Amino acid sequence: MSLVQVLNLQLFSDEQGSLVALEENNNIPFAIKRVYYIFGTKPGVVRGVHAHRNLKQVAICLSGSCRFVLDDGINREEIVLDCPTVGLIINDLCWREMHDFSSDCVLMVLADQPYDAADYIHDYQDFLLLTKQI
Ligand code: T46
Repeated sequence: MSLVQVLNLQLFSDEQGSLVALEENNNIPFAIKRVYYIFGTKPGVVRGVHAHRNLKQVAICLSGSCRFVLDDGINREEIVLDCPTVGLIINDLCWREMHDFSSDCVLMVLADQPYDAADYIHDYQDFLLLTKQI
């Protein structure tokens, strides 16, 4: 199965403009425990560069664009997020990096767990050990 899995979110457009609705356990495939958003990212900055032991997320680029790299220890795939109706599913034990943020990028992330600094895997070799790739 492809590492890059996306949700195509229904868009409600009319003469007033556009709306997308997100519902836990409905078009978002988990109960939402946390929402955060990333914006004002400086040129050339790379964010992420880690994995999580137990965290499922959906990332939606509300404005602008950025490029995600996902890596399961065997395969590495990329996707440019540039549309507020596309949600990128990021599963646990998946290395993620975010590159090429446009100056107007607003990246919103929905998560199935509260913030836990101990859940991060920052070292790529540790990640490979955990995914049993070395
Ligand atoms: C991920 C990618 C897509 C908090 O206090 N609470 C939070 O919920 C988050 C996400 C972060 N923080 C603090 C921890 C750091 O001091 O905010 C600071 C920046 O977090 P971090 O360096 O983890 O941010 P990114 O952009 O590297 O990664 C984030 C998420 O942390 C991560 O889970 O998958 O976005």
